Amino acid sequence: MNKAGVLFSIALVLIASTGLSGQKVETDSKKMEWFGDARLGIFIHWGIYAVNGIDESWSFYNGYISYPDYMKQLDGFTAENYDPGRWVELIKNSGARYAVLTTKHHDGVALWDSDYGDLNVVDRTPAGRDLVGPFVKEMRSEGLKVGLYYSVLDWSHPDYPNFTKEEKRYEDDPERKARFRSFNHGQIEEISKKYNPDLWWFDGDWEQSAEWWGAREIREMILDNNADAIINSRLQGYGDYATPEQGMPVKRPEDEYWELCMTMNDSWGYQHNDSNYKSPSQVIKIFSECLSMGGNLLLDIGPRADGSIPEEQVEILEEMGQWTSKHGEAIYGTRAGLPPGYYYGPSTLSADSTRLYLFMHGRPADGQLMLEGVKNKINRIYVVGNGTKLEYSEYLKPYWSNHAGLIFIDVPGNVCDEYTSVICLLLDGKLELSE
Ligand code: H79
Repeated sequence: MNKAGVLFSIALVLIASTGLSGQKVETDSKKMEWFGDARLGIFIHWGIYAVNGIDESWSFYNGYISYPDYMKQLDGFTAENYDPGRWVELIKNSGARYAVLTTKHHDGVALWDSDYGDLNVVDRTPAGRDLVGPFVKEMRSEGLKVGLYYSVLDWSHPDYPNFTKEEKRYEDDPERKARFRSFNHGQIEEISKKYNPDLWWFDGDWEQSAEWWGAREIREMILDNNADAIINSRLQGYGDYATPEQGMPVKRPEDEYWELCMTMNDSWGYQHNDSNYKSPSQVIKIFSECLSMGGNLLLDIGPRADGSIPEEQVEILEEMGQWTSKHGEAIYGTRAGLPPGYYYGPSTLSADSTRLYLFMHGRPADGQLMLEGVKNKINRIYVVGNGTKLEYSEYLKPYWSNHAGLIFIDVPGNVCDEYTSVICLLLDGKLELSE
């Protein structure tokens, strides 16, 4: 190979190894299928922070409460009304196809009976039992995919370098670092062997490098045990999909697989003082945006310390359930919809590209929707979950032009959903667009 060829190859290897989104590994697209089709997941932040109702881990890290006072919450974590069957029923009825439970947040308190250290709910709280296993079992028996959240950073561990924003344990100490790594890898292996999650939701990777965490080794260990396990992006480049947090992408992300994680109010865990809940209508609008841009929504709930789920959160899950069950064909297994400019609202496309779903928030003031640039002959237009056939007219389509016409769809108010309505266009073939 000549010099230019060698340089070109090096450049290719560099691009392939880092990837535009910082991904350092190849993702097997076959294993991602269920995730791409699932569209809605429920995030569950459950930990001792629900006792006082304060920020998970960050409250002591940022100095809003002392570490000893934060840890006093261990004594109030009872889980006495924990009913994983009820949790899973709510999750399933919401239309979610997977859920992600926090097994350990940055505070280091494990929700299972870990053999590594004693900072876990079995040894240190009145709950006194493994809380992860029963949830995993119920999820599997309902045919839902199991995701487990694990914070790689652990601000409680005596051998982890960072403690709070102000206080570090050490800068550089290979021996302590090695001890932490064997603890950390040990816990991950434990979760993998005990619960074999379908999806790993790591968090906290930003504090150290891939090399420091042993991220490659973690990925290998997980995939050795389950080649189909999916890993989120928070493993310093060793994950499979992107995880924007509390930030709605405006443009369609470049990553093929992504998931927006979002709180219902402004808190991940239970906070009795936070009543700033999004309405079901707002959540459905946000969910529609995710669908339209080819992403999933991971919608968070925060159970109380006793394991009960607050009424406001139950209501949002139930309203989501009504809407998702009515509009399932426009949600599950669909792909990102039209590029910007064709229709002023979210849209999705069936996997075979022959059905176009237009989402409509509210009712059009003049009773009509406008759609541009769709070249296909339209076989039928109907209201999803209602079935009413809709009339439409086409303009700007002279006989000599190959350019798509402009379509106006008549949408009578009485076919509209209480939240977002969906209109399906049954196309005569795969979607074809004009520029
Ligand atoms: O578990 C929930 C949160 O507790 C946790 N992830 C969700 C799912 C989380 N909160 N914040 N973050 C993750 C990211 C935090 C980033 C920041 Fe920073 C830490 C902003 C400021 C300090 C990263 C590190 C950016 C600057 C330094």
